[in-house]
Amino acid sequence: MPKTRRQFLQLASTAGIGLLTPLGYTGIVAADDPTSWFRNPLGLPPVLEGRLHGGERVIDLSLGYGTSEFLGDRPTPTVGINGAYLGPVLRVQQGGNIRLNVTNRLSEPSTLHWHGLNLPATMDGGPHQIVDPGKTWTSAFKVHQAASTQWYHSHMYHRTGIQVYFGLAGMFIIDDPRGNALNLPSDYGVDDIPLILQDRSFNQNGSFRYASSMHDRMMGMMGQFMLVNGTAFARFDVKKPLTRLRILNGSNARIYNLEFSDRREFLQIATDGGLLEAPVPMRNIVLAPGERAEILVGFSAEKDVMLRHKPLPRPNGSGSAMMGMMAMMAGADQPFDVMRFVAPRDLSKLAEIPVRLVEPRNWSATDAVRTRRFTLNMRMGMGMMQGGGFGINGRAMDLRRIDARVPLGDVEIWDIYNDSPMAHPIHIHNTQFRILDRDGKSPQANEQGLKDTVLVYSGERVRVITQFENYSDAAAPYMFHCHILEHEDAGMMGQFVVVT
Ligand SMILES: [Cu+2]
Repeated sequence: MPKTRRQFLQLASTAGIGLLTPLGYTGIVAADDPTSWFRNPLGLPPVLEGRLHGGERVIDLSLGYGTSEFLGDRPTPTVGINGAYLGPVLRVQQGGNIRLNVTNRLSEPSTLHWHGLNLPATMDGGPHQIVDPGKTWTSAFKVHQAASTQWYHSHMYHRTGIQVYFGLAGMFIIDDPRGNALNLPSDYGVDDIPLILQDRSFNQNGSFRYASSMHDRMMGMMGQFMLVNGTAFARFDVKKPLTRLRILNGSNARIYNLEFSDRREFLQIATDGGLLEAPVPMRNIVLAPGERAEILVGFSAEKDVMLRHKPLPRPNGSGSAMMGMMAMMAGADQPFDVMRFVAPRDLSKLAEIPVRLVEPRNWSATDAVRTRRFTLNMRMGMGMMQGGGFGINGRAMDLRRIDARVPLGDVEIWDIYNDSPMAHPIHIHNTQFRILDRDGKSPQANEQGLKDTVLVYSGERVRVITQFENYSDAAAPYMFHCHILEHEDAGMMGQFVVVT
């Protein structure tokens, strides 16, 4: 059955009047003939390595307004970093010292947070490192992490959702000698491709439509068009038979379950924190907001293939009938195409793939000196209808309250229980952790690497183990929070300090 007009109308009816609906195509819903739609060359963010000055890599970033043409003749007002929408790919070396100068040319305060990085709390770019309009904030630190795909984005409390939605985000790639020696595809834009996945809704005049309804605030903002690196209906012309995709879920709220339209196998080689021990064969991958995955995909000559989303068994991880209904209204249970890959006729033979990658950092449960318990809350009933009740351990975020004091260097287990009817991706700043177990069971092979964001399903208990290293500061906190940005903005966030 064609999943086109009728289902889209159901979605549109919940999303208000004045929504842009291109005729014949149904936004995120799978098209009958995707090849006729997916024609726009995939945009590639420029790479910024900064200039060497006094032993540091200096990177200048400027937040400003722009106009983007996602849908042809209907310009969209956007914000970006050194450009109209999104920012450059920052590319740095492990062990290097970097200095990021962030100038805010917007008319409202903002921040830039370096997601996934181990750094001093005052350099983190969280809600306490506000950059006022016209001002420049400098973040300088040493890059400790191994080769990995990180990212950066606004973390302005109560405004994170809208600022990221309008474009304040970018990818942050770290290289190291170990990663370079593996002979993985690493020619940026040729066989090493960033894919920043975002879903967006548009008004008739081309402007973004951002969370205006109670529904958007509860489920998180989900859009009806897929943008990949800011390109709608993206097409990538494959250049090499083995291609590495660095996939970032940069969406506000949508959880993707990605697969190729021919169900081909691919290899996951990295998680949030970098390379896995060995490539993991996969046919689909779940990525929640904030999570990254690097995958290797083999392409053969003259084959067209779509990357698509297939609904999860529990739409958006919903644990109740009501949330399931809301997820359906948000389109979380709809399949749709994300982008298209077109392979040329003269593609050469597949390259060799390393069998072993790296030995990522690990801890065993017996190393832990304590366990901290966190319960994720959404108040049901009237409180929920009013858009309130988001919290951790029964309390909403308070910028003046420290929720946890972690001794520097201690190995800790964070035991996260989701006592709410929907799934929440939980992100911990300043560290990369390991998932110990999900409801007592070891995580899947592709989740057995370093992570900084973990999806916790409704009713699930996830234990992660980690160690906070290198920096302590009793006064300046780091954040831990749900990465559904509307939940974070509504208070599903807490603060911890690392102390000596
Ligand atoms: Cu959440």
